[in-house]
Amino acid sequence: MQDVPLVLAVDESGAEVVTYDPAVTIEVAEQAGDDALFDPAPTSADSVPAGDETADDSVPEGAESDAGDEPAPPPDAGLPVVEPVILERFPHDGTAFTQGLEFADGVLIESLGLLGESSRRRVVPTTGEVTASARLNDDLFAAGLTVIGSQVVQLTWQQGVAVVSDLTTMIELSRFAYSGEGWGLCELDDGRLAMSNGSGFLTFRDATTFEVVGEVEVTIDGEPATNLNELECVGGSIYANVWLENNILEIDGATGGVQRIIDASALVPGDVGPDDVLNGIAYRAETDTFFLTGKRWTVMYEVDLG
Ligand SMILES: [Ca+2]
Repeated sequence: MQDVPLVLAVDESGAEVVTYDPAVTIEVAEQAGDDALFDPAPTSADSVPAGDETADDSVPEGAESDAGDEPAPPPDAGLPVVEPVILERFPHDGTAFTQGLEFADGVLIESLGLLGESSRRRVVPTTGEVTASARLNDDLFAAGLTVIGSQVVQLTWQQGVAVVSDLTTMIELSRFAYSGEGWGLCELDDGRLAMSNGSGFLTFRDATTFEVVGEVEVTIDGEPATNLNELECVGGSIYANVWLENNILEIDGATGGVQRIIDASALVPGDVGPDDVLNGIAYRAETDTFFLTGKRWTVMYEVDLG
């Protein structure tokens, strides 16, 4: 195993910082807005200690070099393994470092990461047109997001801040603080939020206060899962893509047990870098379909997962 500092250095976003190209800019309006007023210094209670728990299991040995072209095969489990049926292909911004995706108001709400480039945006699903956006200030690295009523809650990777914004304007309204890392977020049908942090555990939070109200360990045929990343809640089920793999796990939100494995290998474009992994899952209730994309992918798929 790699030692902890190295693991941290190649964590999801760390690797991407190394490959960050300052020439790549996001075409969003200059709407730093209230984000610029935020004091980025975390409170002591929210600081993430070195050797955070998510580091120990975040990078399987050799996983990084396999990303992109040689995805790890699904675990040898007696679970159903299905492939998405592609219904449509739509354009996706090839500079968008997708960190989270969700449907609301008939449009896609997308979170974009990287320090100095993080933002959130409303996107017309069939054209990729951005109709509203707002940037985060430069020291925030955006992660997953979810929509709660008329508001968007957007996580940051290691800053312990969740930015709450208006769903229509994307303008910031308030913030929550939390401990540990933030990766994916979605709202269950019982009103609780499910949140991932790169480990095999999902944390449940109160949607109003953001306080932790429980957790569940995700298991695949009894074995612990890990690297849970972008999330999508559909009823009581939670879909989670596995960082550096092309699999999406369909998880029973009550037990943590994986019910199906969705092998999305066929969706990965051939021209993306090793860090440009599947990282956007949005369920569209009107058609009972999913929209899937990845970091810097130029395509957004609409798929049927059966
Ligand atoms: Ca999602």
